[in-house]
Amino acid sequence: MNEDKAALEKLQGFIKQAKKILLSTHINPDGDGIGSGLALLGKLTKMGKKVDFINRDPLPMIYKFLPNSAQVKNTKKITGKYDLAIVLECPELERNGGIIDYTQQSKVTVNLDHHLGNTMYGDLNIVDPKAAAVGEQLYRIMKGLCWEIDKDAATCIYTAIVTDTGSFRYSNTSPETHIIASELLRAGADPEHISSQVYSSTEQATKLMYQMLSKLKVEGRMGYSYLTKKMFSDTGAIESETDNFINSIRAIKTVETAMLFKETGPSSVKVSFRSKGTADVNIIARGFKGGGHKHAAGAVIHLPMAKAIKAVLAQVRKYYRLKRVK
Ligand SMILES: [Mn+2]
Repeated sequence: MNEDKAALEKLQGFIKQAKKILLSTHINPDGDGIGSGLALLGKLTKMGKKVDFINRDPLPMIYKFLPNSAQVKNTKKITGKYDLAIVLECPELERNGGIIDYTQQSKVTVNLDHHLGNTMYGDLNIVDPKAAAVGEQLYRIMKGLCWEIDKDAATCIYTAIVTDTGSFRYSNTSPETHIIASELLRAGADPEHISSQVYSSTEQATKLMYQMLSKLKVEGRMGYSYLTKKMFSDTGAIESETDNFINSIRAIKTVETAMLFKETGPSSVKVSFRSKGTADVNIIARGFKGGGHKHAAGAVIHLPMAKAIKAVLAQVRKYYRLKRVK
């Protein structure tokens, strides 16, 4: 269901009934999940609701400038009960990291997402794969419900949209994305301040980026590199600082499919895919039980690094062979 009248009325009813509300986004939260969650937190708190915004993983440092960010908590297990839970940016509940049993601990669950292949696990599913970001959906929802978009909400939603569109550079950027962004600027979002925070780096992260680039390989239209646990400990960088790293591989003119492999355990590697043009990395990621969008996807491979890279490259080569036949 999209943000149509029936969905908005249902959502409004759920919010009206609820005293205690949980907001939560996916593991390794990004700007869209955090920005959208904080925009909601601000508005719902002003309505007199008791709101918790809890994720499995900590808030990345670059989002600490956002209003109310100090209220974002992280835990492996939530013990409380809620009248309403709003799950942001999770195409399936597993992406939420298993921090809560929604069937037992929440009376009603709303699934607010823009990923393809969403499993529609909510009591209300507001899913729009055409939206550039959940932030874009949330903007329309707030407008539809006649909620005032104040400076704080505008800052949070603008951050959600800027990060999910790569500063309006990715193919998900639509004319409507720009119209919404313009409304958010009118409402007080400061683009210069937001970009300088979101795209800020640390010395540790820059050193890790150097290590990653030193391992870069380009083969045909594929470009890839990797990050090991040792590279993290040698530089002192942390995982959440590496969210934009893959974009420097994707930026190479001849690269259509960029991959970044991150070692998460002795036999566990997280691979991120970014593509441009006609390359559909969602298809490739699905082959490894992952997923995402056409131009941004990911998967977890239960193999040591060298084997994981080999397995994924074989699939991407196969994808290109099949594509050529078509
Ligand atoms: Mn998103």
